[in-house]
Amino acid sequence: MKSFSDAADLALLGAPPAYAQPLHVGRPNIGDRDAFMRRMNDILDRRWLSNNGPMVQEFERSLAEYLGVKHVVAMCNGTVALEIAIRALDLTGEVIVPSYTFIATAHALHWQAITPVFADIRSDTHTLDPEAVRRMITPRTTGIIGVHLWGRACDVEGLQAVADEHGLQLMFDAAHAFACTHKGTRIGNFGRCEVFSFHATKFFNSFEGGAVATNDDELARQMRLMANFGFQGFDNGIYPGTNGKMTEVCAAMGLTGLESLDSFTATNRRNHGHYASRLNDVPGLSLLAYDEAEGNNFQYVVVEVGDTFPVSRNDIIRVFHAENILARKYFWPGCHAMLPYRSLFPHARLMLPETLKVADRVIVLPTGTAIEESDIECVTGILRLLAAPGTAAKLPPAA
Ligand code: T4K
Repeated sequence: MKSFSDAADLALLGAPPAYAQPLHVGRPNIGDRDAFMRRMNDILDRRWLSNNGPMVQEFERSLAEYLGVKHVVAMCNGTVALEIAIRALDLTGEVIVPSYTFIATAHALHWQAITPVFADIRSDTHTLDPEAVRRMITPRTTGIIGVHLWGRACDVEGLQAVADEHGLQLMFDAAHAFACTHKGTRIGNFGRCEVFSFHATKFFNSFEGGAVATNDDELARQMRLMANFGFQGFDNGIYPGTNGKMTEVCAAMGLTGLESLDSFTATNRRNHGHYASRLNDVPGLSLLAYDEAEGNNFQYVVVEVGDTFPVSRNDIIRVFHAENILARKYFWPGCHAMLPYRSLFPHARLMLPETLKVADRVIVLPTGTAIEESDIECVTGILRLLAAPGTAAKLPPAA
């Protein structure tokens, strides 16, 4: 493994890169291959590939049991699951969301001619600030979508209080928060409904996939209808629905992953511990912590680069990418600064000071079962070298 004791060791300064093949953030965790292949054979033998097949039904039952929730509706991905949940809640006009989230949260609204209104986050939690939400409410507001960013629950009670006060619907984008808890209760049980993503890059994946969890019978019924073109029985369309169905192959991957969930989480927890022990004495860097009193999936290793660190966040990314370590700037620059929102709301940034601050200082580092302790040593070795006196001055200016 390449070690980093001097600036001359850096690929940006001419040394060979640490990795010949990229070291990715979001490398999928894969459960027991034999179990998956057995399920694949079952699917092929049955010749039932999609449309609410037995594998999807089993996946939904297993998820509902795991989450302790009445209904789980599995869908083809998290974005379509968000769109269907938004429509089932009859949201219209304006809906308040954070800007500091993956773009899908905002697009799921815009795609349905609903205006996403961006409210600020708290810089200590990275999640919606209920007071900032309150400031963005107008007569057109119909709902709030909280995002449990990095798997850490947002201020559920604070947001619920604002929603109740103003007669708004509250739902959650829980794309990052499968297997996480809030005050001991599994995420999936809060608001009107919560939406998960099981995309390949999530710690628990079904290739592509998503699900909505709810304790509301009528909402679950509506969402099932919407995800299946609005069909109620043969040849009986009763609603202009869409195709949000999960395939049997995806459910097979999900069921297989569920059997390894504890080991995925344990690996992520261990990786997070390795990062913490190698970074906790580096001034100017802070590793995002997870509340040990809660269930966590530890799927994101998030480092904030403070003003006192001698190298800027963007230069750190430049150094990593030269080493073929594809660390990410999630969720820079914030949804408000991407199209179409940047041109629709050119002044949104004025209401988002904490979002701007956080988006400019976050780096997400590789973790998961594809990462070895030696990789963490390499990644943190680079950060420690960049913190050392004299290194920053030797970095070439950005092109
Ligand atoms: N809400 C939130 C808060 C979300 O974070 C997301 C998704 C959603 C909603 C929507 O859920 P889905 O509709 O996706 O189910 C990735 C994922 O595509 C996206 O699912 C995820 N959030 C987001 C945080 O990350 P990108 O644009 O960063 O993807 P990409 O192609 O750059 O891949 C990330 C890294 O993963 C790369 O370094 C390559 C690696 N990778 C990726 C895939 C697909 C692999 O090693 N193997 C793979 O199979 O969005």
